Amino acid sequence: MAESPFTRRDFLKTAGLTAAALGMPGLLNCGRKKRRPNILFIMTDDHASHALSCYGSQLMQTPNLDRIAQEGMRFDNCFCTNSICAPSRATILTGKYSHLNGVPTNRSEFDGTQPTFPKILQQAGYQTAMIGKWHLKSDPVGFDYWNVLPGQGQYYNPDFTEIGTKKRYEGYCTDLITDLALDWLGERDTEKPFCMLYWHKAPHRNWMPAPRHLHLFDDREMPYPPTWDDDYITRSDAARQQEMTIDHDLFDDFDLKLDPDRTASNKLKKNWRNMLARLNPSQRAAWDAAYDPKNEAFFNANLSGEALRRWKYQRYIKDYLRCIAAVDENVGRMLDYLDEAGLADDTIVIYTSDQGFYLGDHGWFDKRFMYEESLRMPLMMRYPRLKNVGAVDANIALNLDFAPTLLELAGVTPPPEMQGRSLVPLLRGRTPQDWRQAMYYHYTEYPAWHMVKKHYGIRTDRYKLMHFYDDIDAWELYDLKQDPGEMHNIFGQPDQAPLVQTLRSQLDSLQHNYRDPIVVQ
Ligand code: SGN
Ligand code: CA
Repeated sequence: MAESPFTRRDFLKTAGLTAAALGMPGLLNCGRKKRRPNILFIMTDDHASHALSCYGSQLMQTPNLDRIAQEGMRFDNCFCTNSICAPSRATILTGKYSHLNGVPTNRSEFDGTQPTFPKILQQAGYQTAMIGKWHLKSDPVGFDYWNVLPGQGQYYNPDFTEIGTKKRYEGYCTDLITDLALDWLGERDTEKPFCMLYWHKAPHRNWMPAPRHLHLFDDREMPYPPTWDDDYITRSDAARQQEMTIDHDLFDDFDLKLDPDRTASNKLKKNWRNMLARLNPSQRAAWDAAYDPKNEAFFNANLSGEALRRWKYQRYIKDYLRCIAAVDENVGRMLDYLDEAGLADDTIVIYTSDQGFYLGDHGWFDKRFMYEESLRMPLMMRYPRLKNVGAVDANIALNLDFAPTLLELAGVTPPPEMQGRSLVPLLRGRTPQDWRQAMYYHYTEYPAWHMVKKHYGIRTDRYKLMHFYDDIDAWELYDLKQDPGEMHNIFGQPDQAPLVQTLRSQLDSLQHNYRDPIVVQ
């Protein structure tokens, strides 16, 4: 990364101000007459909204991410249609459900010939770039520049594939993705608007923090979520038979960073040794100082039962949050750059995550289920020209909507095959009378990691009805007003029969309207 950011920023700032003073479009990028906004699309991997202080998290402060909400709009009910990485990304790019975009699971390969919002923007004269975690198997299409992590990517000294050429970079993933993004912004053609996807790997499993954050939160005991002791008693077997508990499913070495020589064999032990082998001597020294390579204290303590479960949670959640600390700092660098380059007013900044995540909620980590913590996505959008500073919207928004929204803001008509709906009226503070009152969800990656059974469902502002199918046939119903933690499945209670009937008929229409071919009763 050739150039010092300070030189580049200073230059852009001065040049931008000069151009503005002379009334020229120049480095301010689009002419006064036909101003098309730039798009900076920031996404993280597995960042639950309850780990963002602008959503009220008690776990940590995220001041830079919060800025996007404070200076724009926060969506409080944004949901994903299939809570897993590659499917959510494919939906975001295409504006279509998994059953139509060809990526129902992480195993599917994205067909890059279909229309996506970056491709359409590129055709409309935008300069486009994709930097960071892509995770769709096929090479990115529709980008003038791309530089992506292969597969899930590595936290330390990762490889990147830059337009087909693989190269290893020294440093920490979240910092490197930002360096690459800033480099591209500094070198882009300033005559055209840009659309950059700046997509982080963090805070995905196995939650390896940057060296500078290894001791963050050392002096705190993180609070336990209200549903920590969920016993799944009223639920279907799907909730009981998953493999994502803090208690049993975190690996001692790979996830909890205990000495691999002293932990039981597991399918990721080799990966973990390889990850450790990637660290350079100074990274290794920082790492060893933080985790005590032999973990004598841990092994001598002989923890068991609830004490052990709590120890695991603390270890997990602190590393997860430390990874977010690096995201927050780096998003701060990006926002500063937009300010200094005079781009902030003309740039839509969108922040989201491919899905939510369990932060010990229900005793779990990971996602996949249609329960709130993994269904919900953080979504904040800042575009000063919309004049919605500090606004909050509570309508149901979906990852399906991002593509049509960004196209509309760029002045391009979304193709009819896109199933989402533009959020632009909501961003302008106006709720269309016919805005959706319910959302449709469908998850199918089973059997697979974490063994969450196939299910689909409907969520309205108050109720959620889910059907688990395949090797099970079980329904769950929650009243989110009475039971926001979804601890009491009320399906099957006689007085709920009329409600179930109504929700089922709404669900049938959604499946029909979205053309989901599933016929499971
Ligand atoms: C990896 C993780 C899983 C995770 C999937 C999907 N295992 O397989 O815990 O559910 O990714 O995550 S890991 O031990 O290899 O990290 S996703 O965000 O890509 O969908
Ligand atoms: Ca993810």
